[in-house]
Amino acid sequence: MTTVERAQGSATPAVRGPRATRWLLALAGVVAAACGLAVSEGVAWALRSETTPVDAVAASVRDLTPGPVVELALRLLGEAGKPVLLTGTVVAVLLLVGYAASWSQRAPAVPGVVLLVLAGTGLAAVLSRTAPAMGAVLSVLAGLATWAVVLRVLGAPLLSPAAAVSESRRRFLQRAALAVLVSGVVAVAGRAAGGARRSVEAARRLLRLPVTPVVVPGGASLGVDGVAPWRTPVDDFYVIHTAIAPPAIRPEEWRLRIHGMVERELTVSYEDLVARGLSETWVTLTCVSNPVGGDLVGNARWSGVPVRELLAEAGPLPGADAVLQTSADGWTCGTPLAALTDDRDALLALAMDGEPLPVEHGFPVRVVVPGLYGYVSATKWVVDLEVSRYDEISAYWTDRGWGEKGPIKTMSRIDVPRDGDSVASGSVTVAGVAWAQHTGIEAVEVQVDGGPWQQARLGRVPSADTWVQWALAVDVGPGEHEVVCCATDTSGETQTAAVADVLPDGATGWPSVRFEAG
Ligand SMILES: Nc1nc2c(c(=O)[nH]1)N[C@H]1C(S)=C(S)[C@@H](COP(=O)(O)O)O[C@H]1N2
Ligand SMILES: [Mo]
Repeated sequence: MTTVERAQGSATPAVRGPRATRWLLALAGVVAAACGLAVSEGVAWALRSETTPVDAVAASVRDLTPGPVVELALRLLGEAGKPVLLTGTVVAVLLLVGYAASWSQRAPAVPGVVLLVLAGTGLAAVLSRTAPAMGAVLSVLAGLATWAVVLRVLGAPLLSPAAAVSESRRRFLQRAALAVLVSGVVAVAGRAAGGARRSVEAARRLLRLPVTPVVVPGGASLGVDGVAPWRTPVDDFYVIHTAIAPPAIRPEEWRLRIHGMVERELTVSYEDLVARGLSETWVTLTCVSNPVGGDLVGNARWSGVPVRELLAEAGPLPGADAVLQTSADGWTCGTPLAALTDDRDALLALAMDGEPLPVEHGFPVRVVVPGLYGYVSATKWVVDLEVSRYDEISAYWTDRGWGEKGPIKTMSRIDVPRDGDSVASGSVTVAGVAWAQHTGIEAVEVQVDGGPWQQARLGRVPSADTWVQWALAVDVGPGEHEVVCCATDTSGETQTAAVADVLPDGATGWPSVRFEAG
């Protein structure tokens, strides 16, 4: 088309028939549906969801189809059955959204309702096939958002009465091409990321590390029902990170560089670490975002190489007081140099509870520092340690208003009874956990209905670096009761009653629970 023609086109807009607009709107719906499906599949792959929305819906269709029909289909289609089912699912979605979009002008609510119903179907399908997993839910939401945005962006020029036909069509095509391109890239990138993760998982499974079997120290567990187990099962261990999908790093590719204010720069490989021999120690990790009574805390046995040994070889220069840690995904944190060089077991950990670190927990190597909240110390997928000075570094969370030093605050938690429980009156066991990593818990006291403070029994722990279980049987009559608890650490410091929010450097206050005795 020449410039003259285009100028004429916009000067005297041709009137587009409602039928033509309807077809174009339907096409917009088909394109939006394709983009949404591509994005949701890409997100599901990247986040390694056990299933993708399309797979899950296809599988649900198969399961809901009467047996004889499935058998007949299998006989007729054989090996082609699965691709036919998947293609059928995709085509059905494209047609449905296309048809719904064709109503955009006359009944604008129709496309929205259809998108929500389809997304709801996808969500129900993925949730019925996987344990509720973030990846599955996010993939459906990403698909829904893509549908809505693409449909809107493509539909707008068609629905705008002012635009000339040729102009609006050109814009429609440009936008459609862009949407398809972007969604295609998301799908391909997601697939690639998921593939890398799968191969790293395979490498992880084949690894054999020189670690001893995990044995929970005798006396650590008080055996009270409902109290968090002293050793947190790996699958229940809290996971916190900023990475959308965890980095996929093969052990043989991993390197750690130690540099900055040091006499000698050092680079170590995974093999180097294994060859040094692994120390093993129980450490309870805690997140600064854990509210009073919260469960962003977990205890595991870590195997690794003490950071102080590597730092001693590098030789920190006088004046250095901090180490800037960086992960493979670019997350950073600043850690007091002293906490990494003193005699505590700050580790470059390779194993958690006797197995190579799970990818979510930092495979192949992470840092674990007893006594410091995770955000200033526990770098997962760590690749770089720069010895430096606090006045010269800045790090991810401290840039966002969180405290520079993050020592863990002495804390206790009541696990039983739970808030709102009803129990039989008489003797009631109140129990929970308490922690003051690297200082150690000296005592936990319990107060019932504002009465006298009573000493709880404590579990026996191997070091000051883990949490402690506590329990106490109290006598209560029928009615409403409130219990409060409070820990004292071995430095003589008693957990403060002052209520503070998690920001900037960790919550404080006494936990309390109300329950009913009958
Ligand atoms: N690379 C990286 N490491 C990280 C984080 C992160 O966002 N990225 N979060 C930190 C925070 S805030 C905490 S509390 C711990 C949590 O460790 P976990 O997920 O193994 O429990 O990891 C720390 N290490
Ligand atoms: Mo954290």
